[in-house]
Amino acid sequence: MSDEDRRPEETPTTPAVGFGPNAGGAFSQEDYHHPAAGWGAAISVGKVLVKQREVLDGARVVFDMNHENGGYDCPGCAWPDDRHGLTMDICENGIKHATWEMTKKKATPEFFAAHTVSELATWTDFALEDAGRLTEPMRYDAASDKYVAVTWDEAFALVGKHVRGLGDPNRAAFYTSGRLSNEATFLLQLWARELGTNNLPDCSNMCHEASGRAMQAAIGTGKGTCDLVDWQKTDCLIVMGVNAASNAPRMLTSLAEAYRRGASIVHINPLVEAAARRTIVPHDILRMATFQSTKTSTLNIQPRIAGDLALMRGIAKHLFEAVAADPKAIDHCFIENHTSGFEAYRSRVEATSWAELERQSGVPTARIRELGEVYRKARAAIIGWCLGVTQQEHAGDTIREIVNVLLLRGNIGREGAGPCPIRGHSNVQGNRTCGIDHRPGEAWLARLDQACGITSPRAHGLDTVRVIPAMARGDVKVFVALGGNFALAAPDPAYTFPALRNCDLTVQVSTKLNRSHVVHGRDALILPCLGRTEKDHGATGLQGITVEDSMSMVHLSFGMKEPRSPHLRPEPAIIAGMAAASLTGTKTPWSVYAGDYDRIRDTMAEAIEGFEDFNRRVRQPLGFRLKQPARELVFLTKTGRAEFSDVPLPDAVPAPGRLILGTMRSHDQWNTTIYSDDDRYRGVKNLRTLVFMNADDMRERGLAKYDLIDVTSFAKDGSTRAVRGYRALPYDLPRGSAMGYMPELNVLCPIGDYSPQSDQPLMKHVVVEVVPSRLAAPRSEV
Ligand SMILES: Nc1nc2c(c(=O)[nH]1)N[C@H]1C(S)=C(S)[C@@H](COP(=O)(O)OP(=O)(O)OC[C@H]3O[C@@H](n4cnc5c(=O)[nH]c(N)nc54)[C@H](O)[C@@H]3O)O[C@H]1N2
Ligand SMILES: Nc1nc2c(c(=O)[nH]1)N[C@H]1C(S)=C(S)[C@@H](COP(=O)(O)OP(=O)(O)OC[C@H]3O[C@@H](n4cnc5c(=O)[nH]c(N)nc54)[C@H](O)[C@@H]3O)O[C@H]1N2
Ligand SMILES: [Mo]
Repeated sequence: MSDEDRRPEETPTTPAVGFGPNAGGAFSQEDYHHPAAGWGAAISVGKVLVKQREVLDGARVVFDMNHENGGYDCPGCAWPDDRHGLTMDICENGIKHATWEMTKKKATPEFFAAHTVSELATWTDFALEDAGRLTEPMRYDAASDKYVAVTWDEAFALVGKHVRGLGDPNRAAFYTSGRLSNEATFLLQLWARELGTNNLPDCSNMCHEASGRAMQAAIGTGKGTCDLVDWQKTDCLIVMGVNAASNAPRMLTSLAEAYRRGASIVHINPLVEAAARRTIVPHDILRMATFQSTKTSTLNIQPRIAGDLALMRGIAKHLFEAVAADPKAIDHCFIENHTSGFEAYRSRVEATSWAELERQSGVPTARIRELGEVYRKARAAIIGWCLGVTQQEHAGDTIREIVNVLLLRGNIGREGAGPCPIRGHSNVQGNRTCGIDHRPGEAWLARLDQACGITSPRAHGLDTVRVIPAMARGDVKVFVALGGNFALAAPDPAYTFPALRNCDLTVQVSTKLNRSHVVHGRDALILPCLGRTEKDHGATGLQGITVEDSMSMVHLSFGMKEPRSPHLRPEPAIIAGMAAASLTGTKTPWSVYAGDYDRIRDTMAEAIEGFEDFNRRVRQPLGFRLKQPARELVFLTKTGRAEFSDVPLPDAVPAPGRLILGTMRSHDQWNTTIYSDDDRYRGVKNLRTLVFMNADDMRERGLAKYDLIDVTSFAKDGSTRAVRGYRALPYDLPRGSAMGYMPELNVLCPIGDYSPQSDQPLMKHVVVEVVPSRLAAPRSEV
């Protein structure tokens, strides 16, 4: 990493600072005792709207979000919309996220004229984004070390020149962040494949790749089988490894409803997060006014980090033992008719001792049995999970074990039951459906080729963890990113930053300035696009885009504000412009696609299974649901049955003296976008450079609350990385486990450490040692 990058661990004489606003001054942490959402959220929204000077528009946005017949899809997360009746299905973080895009601040050419890129690189990530919305296409000028305005045609021509000069199409790579619409996604993968490469790394490679692969192997589809109605009908919800109150806040509505109905709600998380306590559902006006909260949990289980597989196996073991007294504890009829591999799994579970399950999960046997009983008694159960499960070395095996447990009681293919990955970005699932896949199947490619008259490459392409070394080696020369903040989201900036700088051209299609614009290739473009809240005036009138939520519902989304700048272009038009300039002899009607999304959808209807009659079906009031064979008990696996997996228990216990560190989001952050240095539900004020630790682990290291610590991570290849001057905070979590914030702690995530099961970086499984800091800074700030 070069000196101009401001990285906190490299300021060795003072405590580390985070990537947020860093207002300075006192910081603190006290446990939060208020219900999730409710008035705390309402007050926070008010503050955000005032800050962005968006009180009036912001209020309008709230009413147009997630509405039946018009309005736009909330860019906040992939949780499905409950759009029946009069409910206003919104949340604090969705509003913050939408208004963040609508800010009146602008990063104009005059702004770029006033700052060199070397200077901008010293700004915090918060300050970069706070410059406001990007307004015109900009090109990096090495002579002045500044970004200067260019026309769209000049920008496209530059992309065309670089791409045509590559010789081998595999020297280009195309990154997507999961917010891209289905239409833009389809055009992007078409561009890549017509060019001749499957180099399509995406944020999903760091997010839910493990879920897709494990479920594909187990039930023949990479998607969950549940929808919101299942959530409303189930009598047991098991929610694993998610901080729902912050990251999927509309789930609180379902949890509160489930509680009132008398359903069991189990949270499995090393931390007892806010959603595992009580909530006041924000649109529940009466309860807001009267401060009535509803419980959102009936049982909290705190495994050690990566203890989930052992815990799931414990449920299975309990069921096998319970059969003696309750023959229906296991659904033999379902197993007989629909599954394969049961006997091997049963032997595996029976051979695993309770002592080992207890040691590996970090949960006492009696507690595991209690969980097993809750599950046994449930008529229908859903198991949902997010990053706490997926960003692990053995995530694939763990998700297979989740499915095993569901299969044991026939909890799939019926109402109120099933596996339910909780996706992150609002259209990350749609991106995969519409072709963002570096390992596409033959059937998919054949159909695409037929519909589009191209010959797609068959060789697999590069994913996130492989594209970075390819850039470092000079094998990938052109890196085009559709949204996101690759530099900051990816692991190991000390390796990733120079890799990006080694490209001949980096292109970032973005709404706001971020780290990925100041860590750039020799040539670099920033191409400003419309946000989802903005009107898209296409050739044939106002255009709508489509997205697919976490539960396979596809629906239209229309922006409702005028674009922040007249120079902005919509993503499909930007992709079409770059593609047309860089493909020789293309027969694809790029300029038609650029302004008329019905034409893109016509082609998608031919190219993608399940999208038949796309234009008509997506105009139905609630859109349409993509068919999900596993939901109908059709398992597209090798045996035509749901597959039990059978794997040995991995070792999740850290070596003596070491801890397993997970990196996560605060409440006031959206991935790499950090709104403030607070983390309301964990009671943190004004501090991001912290590590939550078990009190005994702190004592063992001679640490008191707020003491400065140095944290060293140990990679599989023996290399080490460190941060210095963080703060230790005692927190209710199991011994041996620790948690801190991404993206600051990405410096500890080694580039080579990814799961062989999913190729996901181990962002929730960093092996670390924590020692009192070498910095002897006074603790006077506290
Ligand atoms: N407001 C807001 N919303 C968001 C995002 C955002 O940044 N801000 N990001 C979006 C994206 S892209 C995603 S993928 C999702 C992420 O949503 P989350 O998965 O909630 O993301 P994290 O903050 O990383 O939190 C992971 C949770 O996993 C727990 N955990 C850590 N290790 C383990 C473990 O070994 N086992 C178990 N059972 N739990 C563990 C942590 O305690 C934490 O509660 O949210 C999406 N929605
Ligand atoms: N250590 C660690 N690292 C992680 C994670 C972790 O838990 N721990 N989580 C991982 C996960 S789950 C994910 S999904 C990735 C996220 O990785 P990314 O998706 O790459 O990152 P984001 O922060 O979501 O991207 C934010 C940027 O997107 C741009 N943007 C916003 N809206 C739009 C739009 O409408 N169009 C376009 N073109 N651009 C837009 C803005 O410029 C903004 O700065 O990070 C991963 N990194
Ligand atoms: Mo994600």
